[in-house]
Amino acid sequence: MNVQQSVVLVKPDGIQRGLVGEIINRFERKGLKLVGLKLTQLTDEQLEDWYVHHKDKPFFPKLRNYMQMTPVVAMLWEGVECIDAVRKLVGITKAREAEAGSIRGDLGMSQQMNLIHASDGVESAKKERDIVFTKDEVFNYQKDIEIFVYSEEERA
Ligand code: FUP
Repeated sequence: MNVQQSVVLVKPDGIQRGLVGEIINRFERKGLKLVGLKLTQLTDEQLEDWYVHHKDKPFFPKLRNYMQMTPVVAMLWEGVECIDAVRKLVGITKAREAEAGSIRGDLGMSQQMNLIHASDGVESAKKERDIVFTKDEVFNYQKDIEIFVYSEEERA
């Protein structure tokens, strides 16, 4: 099946508010597999590359400062067609309008301080993975519970 990886960041507001465990828990409960996890301080270069589509927007300098207020927790989650599934768990960008039940919808109010980042497509997920993780920080292992997370056909 179509196994994908999605990069998730818990942003500085999530770190300050003590929401790292809560956020990890939501992805774990969903049935996703954690294949990368680290605390990292994002550099100017990494952020300009990460947000290349926003680099020339007026809000970019403030976005960069916010993203550098503390280290972020970077995670790589794996699962069948997980990129869209993760985006649904995260909710839309403006947290106060995000659907109740989503991470932003339940835990946030701001458009900028929206707690979390998640990859929006296969290409951006690969790009973001390579920005924050080295090859030896990404793990490949068997998660035995997956026989109860996916059907046999879905795992094939
Ligand atoms: P998302 O994919 O939901 O994280 O949202 P975007 O890629 O559109 O935006 C990336 C980040 O830029 C957001 F998380 C917050 C910030 N942003 C602003 O601060 N102001 C804006 O008007 C739009 C985005």
